[in-house]
Amino acid sequence: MGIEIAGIKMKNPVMVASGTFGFGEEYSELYDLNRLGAIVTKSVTLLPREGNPPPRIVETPAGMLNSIGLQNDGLKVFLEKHLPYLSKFTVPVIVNVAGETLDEYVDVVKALSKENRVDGIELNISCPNVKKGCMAFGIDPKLTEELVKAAKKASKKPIIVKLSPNVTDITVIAKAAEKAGADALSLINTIMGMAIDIKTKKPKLAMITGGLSGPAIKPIAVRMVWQVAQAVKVPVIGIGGIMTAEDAYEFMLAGASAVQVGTANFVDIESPLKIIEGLKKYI
Ligand code: RRO
Repeated sequence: MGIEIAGIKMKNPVMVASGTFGFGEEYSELYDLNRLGAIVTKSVTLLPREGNPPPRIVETPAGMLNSIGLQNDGLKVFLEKHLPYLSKFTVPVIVNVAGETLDEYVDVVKALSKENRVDGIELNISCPNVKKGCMAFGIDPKLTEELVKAAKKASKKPIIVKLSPNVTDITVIAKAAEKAGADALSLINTIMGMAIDIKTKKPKLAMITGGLSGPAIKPIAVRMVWQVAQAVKVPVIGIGGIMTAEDAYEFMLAGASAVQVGTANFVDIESPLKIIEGLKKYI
């Protein structure tokens, strides 16, 4: 079950996806984190962010919409509190990084690259819920290339680039990231959606739109993984509505070397463990 992806050795190919697992602390009371392939943290930005006003989560048919807005404690608290906590475990730690500007990304990447306990960086160029930066980089091949180049220059850690599905042709962005030196690609982030309460006639999310995740997006994610896996040589990490081992295996058949489990964590806390067990039969 062991794999090496972007130079990161993992016990198995099942990671937990950014934003669905915090920094591991709450989940560590429920099971042994070392059983996971890797932990991908919630996005870290240079400064703390409060995120968007509530309501910011809505359940939808076969999925959910979120509009968290990059809420996190910022780099300083990550380095002083969350990373030391994660250091109690041996599971690889991949830190998801987001920002409004190229300089902000570079500052965070530089600081993280000095930390032994950071095994890799997932560059988030695909958050759909903020007005500035983030997804603005991931929907433009030129900006993607510039940002990934700058991140690679700032760090020796493996850089995984997390792609947005909110584009016409995801292979264009994938190739731009690869050209700039990305060590691996992860996809997909959430798809922009919207829901209206027909009783109040008002949007269900305070910010009106949000990112759709869960089984509803799985066929789109499988299609995009399949397209990207053919377009690039670097490893692809599949994400999007994986609930079972069979879903994970489907992504692998589409060309993914590993997978991330996100929304399933909110349905069944132990789903990543069940997926790891179930995958043994197929691998
Ligand atoms: O925080 C969020 O609202 C968020 C992020 Br950073 C992301 O990358 N994807 C998403 O669906 N929500």
